[in-house]
Amino acid sequence: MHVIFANHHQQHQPRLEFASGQATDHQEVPARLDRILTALATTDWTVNPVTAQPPAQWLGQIHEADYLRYLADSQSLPDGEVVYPSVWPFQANQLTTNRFALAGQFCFDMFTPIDRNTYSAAIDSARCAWEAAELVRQGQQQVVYSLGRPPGHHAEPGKAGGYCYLNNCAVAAQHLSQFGRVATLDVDFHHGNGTQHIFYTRPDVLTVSIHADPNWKFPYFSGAETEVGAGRGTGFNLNFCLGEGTTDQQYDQVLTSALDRIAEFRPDYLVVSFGADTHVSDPIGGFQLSTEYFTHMAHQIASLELPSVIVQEGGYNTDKLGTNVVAFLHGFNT
Ligand code: OKP
Ligand code: ZN
Repeated sequence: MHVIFANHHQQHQPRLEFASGQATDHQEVPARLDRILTALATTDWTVNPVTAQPPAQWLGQIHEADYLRYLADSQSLPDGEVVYPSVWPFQANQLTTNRFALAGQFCFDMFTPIDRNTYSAAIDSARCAWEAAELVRQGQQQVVYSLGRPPGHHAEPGKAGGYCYLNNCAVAAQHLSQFGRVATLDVDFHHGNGTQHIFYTRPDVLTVSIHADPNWKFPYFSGAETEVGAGRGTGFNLNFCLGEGTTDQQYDQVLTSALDRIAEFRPDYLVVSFGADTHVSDPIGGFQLSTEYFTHMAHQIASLELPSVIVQEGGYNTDKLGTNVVAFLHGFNT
């Protein structure tokens, strides 16, 4: 196994998230990545910090220019200032330059704060995914794990949300799509709304996501099984919704269906969004998957025998995260 990790994530330390007017400690903490690195150090895998400098347009093909400019501008926020949205757009054609308003234009929830350090961390995380994809494209590695934070699969073309700012999975998939057919498989607990929407009208990138029913859990507004793609992309998005308490056995049945569809698509490359928040112990999840099942899940995915990028998404039990990630990655090596 080959690992690329982000080493400039520490300064991205969101402190609070807000739900229903209540502040709680933010779940997406630097210790997540540190714990995974500590667990990786017990293996004999190659673990390297990100070094790649992606070409121009690597983000412009995924995200809208005004959103990217907004994120880049956030680097000049005063030290200590943290931006949360308070007002959201209520009609499509009202243009504003007011920064208080832009906070709501470019972010869809109150879980995804921005301060002067957020942008560089998000860039580093996305660079990991790009470099992992590039190594796989070059054929140097069959499987590369991209270890970055913040995660990416909720980031929309023009909006942050769900702890995500830049869509790391989409960066990897877009890069690989210039060289062949790409399938994405999202096995994070939450639906990968951003990844779905970025490729929604494209028949050359199949997007598949297995997740908590959005009528039960975040991101609520997308992820239904009726969402199948649009235009030329119709039939190239596939969602599987699962309920509270989903077991290893129940998950595995659905995974088999997802993998069947991917095999039928005959991709040249696979990008996996992996979240350990499906684990029974996760503080914000609600499935009952075991650590042993993560190995089996990865083994099933690896049976596709596709050059693959694995992108780290969620997983919020920091005590279990390292073990769970290593368990998952082991499934690719056996
Ligand atoms: C990001 B990823 C807690 C609500 C938190 C946001 C979840 C973001 C998950 N009161 N909802 O998909 O792991
Ligand atoms: Zn998640």
